[in-house]
Amino acid sequence: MSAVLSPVSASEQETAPTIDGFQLVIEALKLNGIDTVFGLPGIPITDLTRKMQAEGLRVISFRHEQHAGNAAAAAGFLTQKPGICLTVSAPGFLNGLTALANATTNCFPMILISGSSEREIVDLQQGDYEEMDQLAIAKPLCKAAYRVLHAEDIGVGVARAIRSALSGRPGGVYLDLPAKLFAQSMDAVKGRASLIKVVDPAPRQIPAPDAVKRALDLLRGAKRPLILLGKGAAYAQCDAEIRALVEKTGIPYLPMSMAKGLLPDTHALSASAARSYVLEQADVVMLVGARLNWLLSHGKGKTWGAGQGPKQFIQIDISPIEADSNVAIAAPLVGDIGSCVSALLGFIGPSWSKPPAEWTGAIAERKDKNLSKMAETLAKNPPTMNFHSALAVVRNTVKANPEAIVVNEGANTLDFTRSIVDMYEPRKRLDVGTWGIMGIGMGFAVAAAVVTGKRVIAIEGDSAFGFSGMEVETICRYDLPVCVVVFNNNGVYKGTDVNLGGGKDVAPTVFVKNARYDMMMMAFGGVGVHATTPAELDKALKEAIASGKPTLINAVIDETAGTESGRITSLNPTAAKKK
Ligand SMILES: Cc1ncc(C[n+]2csc(CCOP(=O)(O)OP(=O)(O)O)c2C)c(N)n1
Ligand SMILES: [Mg+2]
Repeated sequence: MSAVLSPVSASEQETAPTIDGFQLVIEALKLNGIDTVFGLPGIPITDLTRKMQAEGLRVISFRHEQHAGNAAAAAGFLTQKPGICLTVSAPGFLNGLTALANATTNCFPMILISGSSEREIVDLQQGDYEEMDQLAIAKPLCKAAYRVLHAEDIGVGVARAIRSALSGRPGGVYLDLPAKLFAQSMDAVKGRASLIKVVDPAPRQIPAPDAVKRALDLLRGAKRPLILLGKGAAYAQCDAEIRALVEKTGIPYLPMSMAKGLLPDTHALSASAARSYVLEQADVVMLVGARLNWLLSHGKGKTWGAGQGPKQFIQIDISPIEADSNVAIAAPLVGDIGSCVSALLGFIGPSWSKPPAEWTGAIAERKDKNLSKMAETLAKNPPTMNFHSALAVVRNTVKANPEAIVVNEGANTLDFTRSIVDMYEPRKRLDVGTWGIMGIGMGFAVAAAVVTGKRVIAIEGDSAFGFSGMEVETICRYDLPVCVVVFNNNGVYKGTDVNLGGGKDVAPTVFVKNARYDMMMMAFGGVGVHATTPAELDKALKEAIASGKPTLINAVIDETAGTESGRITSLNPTAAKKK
């Protein structure tokens, strides 16, 4: 005890242990439960990646930062912890930025940490190595952006980044760490004391009782109610409450793409197979973590039965400014989804009257008709494999392996997979999200495998796959249980376009015919399969699931089968001109 009280001698001061910026960053992350970092090394963060690994963090090293960023975003969505992407300065930072912006758009919590060059030189624009004012560039593209200049502020910087990513509506955060910071040293005791373990980073937000009452009154009076589940509802991890809300109210529901599986798609109250009918006819729609953006035709127009009587909305959202962004919201319910749904459930007892049979019966009738039509189409086995005959196989595979995570991108490949492949469990479907962005495939697949340990099946258009295809090496390097199925129709949308100029070049949407994507996986030691029939596809999928080996199945799809832009042809300017 007396030693602690005695003054520190000069020699003791010299030998007092110090801690540097590298170590403080690592300890700040670990203190906050971060165990995995997705990144790509280089100046000035190469040593940081090495030291992270030495300190027990899992460092997943990618071939391009965009995919590391997408992996971080998907990890954030799946775990409610911010996914971390680590990049070098300027070009590496910019490569990660698309993923950061996409994460923010999709409300996925992630932190892009980039090393940066000398502030003094950057600010005077004197031409440093990879000179760029990264903080200024990141700011408009993410939820928050911070820079740490002093080692003693690392704890605060990391804490602020975590809070910003997770609290309220989650999103992407940029954290700028200049090269000089890593080498800074300070007293180890003081340094460690400066770190912050963030307490309650995503505080619950309890809805106001009058807002709950307003929502319930509206729901009670509905003749044709509908619940719309968005990916916010999937992120919230209050699966039992959401299921109870649907089942206790008896209200039919529609899941948005990444909310599929919150309740099994085969649930009696799923209205997916009668989507157009319910959107058009519903009189009261309760949005749960879903925004009325373009994916829902902004809540108006023909899709929503314009002119067929009033439609009223209840909107559960954590952001108080989401309501009224497209149409009037009669009953906004602001709070975290778990708290809002629980508050509603408190008033929904045995005396709750379920929706009129006229409404549920009409939905069931349409569902049955559409589902049997779909079953007929899926049972066909055309001579050349097409989207339907291939997806009938994928559908059965997912049914038999409901815990597997499905990653999905493309145009036709996306649209058909979404509607044909039923999901049975929450957060098992990751896709192109709000932007309809291509390139998330391999990053999402790596993250899903790394953070869940489950099998991953990535259903990829051949164009979509190309954006992140090099990451099959990453999948092989970490020996991840990922099976990529490339729906190879020789191009973007289809492979039959012709050059309107009549020249030697193929059309802009057409690729090399009969490409062997399977050989890409084989180049790195994985399993490659060339499948031209549903039976071959089925066999390869079963083997991949059983073995867990990195696998790529080149599924040859009829090149005439797709439609321009999949289901969103109407958004093409040429189509708009014809209207
Ligand atoms: C980053 C990005 N670039 C371009 C696009 C435009 N785009 C939409 S779908 C698509 C590819 C569709 O082709 P494919 O993946 O082969 O699917 P298919 O329709 O052939 O099944 C492209 C390039 C996009 N959505 N995102
Ligand atoms: Mg294609």
